[in-house]
Amino acid sequence: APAANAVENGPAPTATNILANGTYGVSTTSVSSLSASGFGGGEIYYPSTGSGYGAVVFSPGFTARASQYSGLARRVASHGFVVLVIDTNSTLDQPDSRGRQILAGVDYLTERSSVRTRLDASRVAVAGHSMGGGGTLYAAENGGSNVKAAVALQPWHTDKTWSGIDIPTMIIGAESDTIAAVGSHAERFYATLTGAPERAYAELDNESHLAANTNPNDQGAVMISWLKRYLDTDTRYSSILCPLPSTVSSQLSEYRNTCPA
Ligand code: 9J3
Ligand code: ZN
Repeated sequence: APAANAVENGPAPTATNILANGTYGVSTTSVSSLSASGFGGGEIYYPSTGSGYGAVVFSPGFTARASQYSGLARRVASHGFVVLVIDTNSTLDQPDSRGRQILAGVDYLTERSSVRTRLDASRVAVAGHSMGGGGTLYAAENGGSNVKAAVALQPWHTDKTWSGIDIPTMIIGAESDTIAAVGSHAERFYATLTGAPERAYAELDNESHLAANTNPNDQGAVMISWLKRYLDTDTRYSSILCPLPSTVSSQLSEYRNTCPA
């Protein structure tokens, strides 16, 4: 039975459908830099119909723009989430600044955006890539009760200690990443998440630093399952995260977590 307040959007997960885009049609709306406050604008991806969706605010990596994450954002939205991919004030902003901009994006998305009535402001997650993944850790540690879950993709940060994070947090590393090498970034961050009620580390077999941009299916499967389980409290996804089906685990070089989910 679902947990209290659980939301079940879309069909039950299977070993194959979690690797694909979901069932919701996706609409988009742009956020101009003039209407944004505390971040640089961006793009919102959301299910074309319905309301009560969980929300995700995502930061790009160093030098990257929101448009470079369209595949991943559409994938997440198609499973029943409202996704704001921000542009940062400067593409050269450092991780903590990206984290503050993610939190400004949370305020904008939930309070001012044109889709605010389609989402549940009590179910907001933070996410991002590379320096935006480092910013995700900052936002998870500093976002207070507004932030319920986090997913950091190929994260990069000079701060290696994240024991202050107290929300469910997933780290996704890429095995062949030479920019944010997992041994000095993703794996080290995961090891310090001792305050998180649940945590997971997934390492994408053979993938590079640009996995968040190329949007491989295994990355989508674990990220979406994490958001479903810990943002929507959709316990149908417990069986996907713990243990992973072989369709997903066969595409990972490592998977560690705090099962049972
Ligand atoms: O956001 C990123 O891709 C961070 C990796 C990087 O270029 O760090 C070197 C300063
Ligand atoms: Zn490893």
